[in-house]
Amino acid sequence: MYGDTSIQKPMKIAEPTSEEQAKLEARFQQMVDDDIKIEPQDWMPDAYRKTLVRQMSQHAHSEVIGMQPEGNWLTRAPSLRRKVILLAKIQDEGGHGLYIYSAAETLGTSREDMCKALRDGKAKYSSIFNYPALTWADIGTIGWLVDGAAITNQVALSKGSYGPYCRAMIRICKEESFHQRQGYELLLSLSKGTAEQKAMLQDSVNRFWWPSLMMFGPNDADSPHSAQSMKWKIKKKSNDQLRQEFIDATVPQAEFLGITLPDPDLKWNEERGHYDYGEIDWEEFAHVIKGNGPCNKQRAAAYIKAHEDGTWVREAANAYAAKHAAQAAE
Ligand code: BYC
Repeated sequence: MYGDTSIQKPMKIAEPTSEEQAKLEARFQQMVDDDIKIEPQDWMPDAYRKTLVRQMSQHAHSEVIGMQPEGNWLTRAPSLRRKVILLAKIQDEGGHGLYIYSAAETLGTSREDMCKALRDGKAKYSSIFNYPALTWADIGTIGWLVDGAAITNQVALSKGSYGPYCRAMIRICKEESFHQRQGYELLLSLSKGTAEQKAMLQDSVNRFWWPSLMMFGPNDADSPHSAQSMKWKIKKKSNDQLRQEFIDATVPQAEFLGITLPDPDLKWNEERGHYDYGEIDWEEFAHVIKGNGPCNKQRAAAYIKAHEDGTWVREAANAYAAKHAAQAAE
């Protein structure tokens, strides 16, 4: 029935003995080590399934909640061209959420359960979407920095071990690349504009730079899930590796825009072949992921309201589906 997204849980079979369990685990890890993708019908450790559901559902929720800051500017886009681009981008993000929910459902969870966890405040989404889009420049900065950080992470995720997640990532990365470029192109226009437009651009980057670096998660030493997720190749690169990759790619782009990144410690380190950067404010990060960021409450309320406003659509669709099912049974 439409709207009933519950799916069959995997069939229960006899519990393996501890010897069988060890063999299954060794075989599973060998597949991972040999870069053979794990598919839904393959045996996998419960903790691997659980980790994937946690990460993939959070990822899908990020795509969906991520539509809110941008949606705030749809009615105020400065031209028809910019409005059409922004509308298409936001629709893409909703689509990304759906691909990832579908990929997560192959692990035996349901989209309805995942979305309910988000409505009940039990599931996380990326910290970045708890910051407001205050000016039109923020729309460009979100594309450039937020989508840019997301792609850096997602390219690595697309080479991971779980087939359905990786395949979803391939298409998402293609679309995110376009998002990143449209953001940069928007900022390039502002960088060539009036003094006021240049100031708006700089202010936006000042606000989004550090939260974008937080998207990669805690430092490796403080990341509880990293070691196991890297062993399982759910994560192919660590939080700090990806953060460094993003910074190295982004600094030259900032120079080309003629802006300053708000980090006095940011400088090229010849010996390391990377940019050094300052300490991230981990207290702020913890504050945001605990639900106390600038927009956490607003984001949750808008998400719940959209669900409630859609009740009549789900009821009508279910009534229509039931009518047709009854007619077919006659
Ligand atoms: N925000 O052990 P760690 C987009 C949590 S949307 C919030 O390193 P893990 C877009 C983490 O969940 C795409 N929470 O964890 C859309 C864990 O808590 P739990 C955004 C965070 O999972 C619209 C704890 O901290 N991308 O592009 O190994 C418009 C310890 O962390 C964050 C994704 O969602 C955070 N930033 O690694 C524009 C990426 N960081 O679960 C653009 C998918 C950490 O134990 N996710 N936490 O309660 C991942 O790749 C990984 O989950 C992470 C964290 C790298 C984020």
